[in-house]
Amino acid sequence: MNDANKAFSSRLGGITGIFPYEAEIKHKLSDLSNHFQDERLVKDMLSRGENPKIYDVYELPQLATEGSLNVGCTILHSGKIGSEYYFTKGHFHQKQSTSEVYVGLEGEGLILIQDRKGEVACMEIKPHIVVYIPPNTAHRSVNTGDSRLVFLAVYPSDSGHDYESIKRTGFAKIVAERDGKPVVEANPKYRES
Ligand code: M6P
Ligand code: ZN
Repeated sequence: MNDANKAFSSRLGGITGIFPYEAEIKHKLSDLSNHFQDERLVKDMLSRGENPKIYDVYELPQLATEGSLNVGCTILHSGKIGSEYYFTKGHFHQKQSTSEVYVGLEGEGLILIQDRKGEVACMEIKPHIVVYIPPNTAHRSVNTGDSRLVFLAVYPSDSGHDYESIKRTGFAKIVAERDGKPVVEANPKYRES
């Protein structure tokens, strides 16, 4: 495999969105069980043995040292839990000064970017769109289309993922299908910090 101390390139496209890659991280519904609105439905699905794949992340080799960059390709499958579209868990960075860039490759979706006060910016993520995620914001991607959403993420290797802070409050917005269309709504379960 490639060595992050040396130059290398990978090809975009194909089943894994990027190839070759170093690591594959898979997320099923059971990994996101307390994140969707309809917790009862999730419980019922899991107890019936229904545990759909929600998203996979393919990472290029990384050094985890200050000054280097991580590159990952996320494949967020199409689907809903009740009326809520599939999404990524979402996280702040442990190192709060670090930002991130997403580049849309396939499909269509939205990204929710929430600051520490709970203010949410929501923008499209799809091919030909680059999204800048500023420091100290939590970010979650949502697949609002009927095919997979694929995007590339580039962020400092020493950013770290802080999942706990956003899990405590939840995102202030949710994205649900209403009359066949995606609608961004206030999250009734949002807990202000
Ligand atoms: C992008 C990047 C990764 C992140 C992934 C999935 O590829 O932001 O750092 O891990 O999306 O998002 P999450 O970790 O919130 O589940
Ligand atoms: Zn991030």
